Amino acid sequence: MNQKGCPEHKVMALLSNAMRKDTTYEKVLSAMCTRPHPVAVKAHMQFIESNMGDFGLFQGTKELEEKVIKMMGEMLGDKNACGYITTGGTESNIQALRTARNLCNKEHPNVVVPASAHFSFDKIADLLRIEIRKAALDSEFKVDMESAEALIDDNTIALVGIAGSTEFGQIDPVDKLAELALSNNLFLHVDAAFGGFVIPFLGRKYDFDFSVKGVTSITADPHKMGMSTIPAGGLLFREEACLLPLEIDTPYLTIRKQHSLTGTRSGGAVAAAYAIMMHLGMEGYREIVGRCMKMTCRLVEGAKELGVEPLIDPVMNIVALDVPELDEVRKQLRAKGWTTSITRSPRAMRLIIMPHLREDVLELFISDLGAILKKI
Ligand code: 0PR
Repeated sequence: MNQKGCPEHKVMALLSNAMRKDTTYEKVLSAMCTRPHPVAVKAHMQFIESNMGDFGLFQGTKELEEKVIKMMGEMLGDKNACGYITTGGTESNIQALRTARNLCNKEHPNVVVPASAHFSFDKIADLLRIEIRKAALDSEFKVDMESAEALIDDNTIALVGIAGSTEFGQIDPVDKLAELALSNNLFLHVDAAFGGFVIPFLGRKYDFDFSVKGVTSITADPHKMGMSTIPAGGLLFREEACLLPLEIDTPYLTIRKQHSLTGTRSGGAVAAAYAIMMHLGMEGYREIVGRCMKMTCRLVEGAKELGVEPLIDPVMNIVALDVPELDEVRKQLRAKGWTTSITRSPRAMRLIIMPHLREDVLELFISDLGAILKKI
């Protein structure tokens, strides 16, 4: 740090220089985050001073958080669900499995997750000293139930299902996982970090949330398809008792106990999630998801016209395309400003159709992809 401070306009110029190196979302097809809605940004700014780590000081923000959790509970099949706004899917997944671990008293606990699980579960293995067992996927990239069942033993404490897998946007058979969980007396966590704000707004009904008996906890993130600001994840439990194993005494705060993983926690993100859910309502989200799905269908149609097939018919706004010469095509797309991603197994081009994508920009992508494939 310099001894002498720098005038504001110079600091702002430094920031602008840094920002120029950041990618704007326009041609980003690899992100699960998007430009937050202006209403969420406004709310975040208004509550910028609020710290949910000591919510006794910020009772108003705390009330907003309770309202967000209630709205999310209603959206996810249980209006009485409890929980809190986390920093994102990673914290929600960690905390859900920390609860599961603390509720069981096993020396060598293990958790069965689908092979499609997000890498946050590998962090969990390391942090919580839980063995993460990966069940095989079926031909549609859903968890294979026989494989999941075969991995359960006396030390299994939980099963995990994914509703909106990171790479394929696929939904595991949560109803079947719930049967398995109930018959083995296991905790069932559903990672709907992405799908939580998508599936309720698709035209078709999927069994993935608290409406399925046996689902214990759900991750669903306002900062992904919820259009809220970062950092806003959601962790919901069906039973209040599930929060107890997370509680820590906080004797010198205005509150007695804390159950979040982080101490200091953004009240701005809580206000933003509240504001955007109130502003959009179910109808607003339905419209946003509907538009993303329409563009997703158009992308698949455009790809097929180029002779490129999707690995599965997209369930939500995530597409995996079986593109030939994948690395070279992605490199050439990158040179034209496009950011794409990959799936691991099989390797394919992974594209996420977020609300920041415009219809005309999508057409440009399809035509750029076509031109590159023609030359290859
Ligand atoms: N669970 C699932 C199913 C996810 O897809 C993700 C993140 C998480 C948990 C973890 O969530 P947090 O990142 O909020 O902790 N999926 C994306 C990924 O890691 C997140 C992402 C977001 C990636 C923005 C890129 C990006 O630009 O691939």
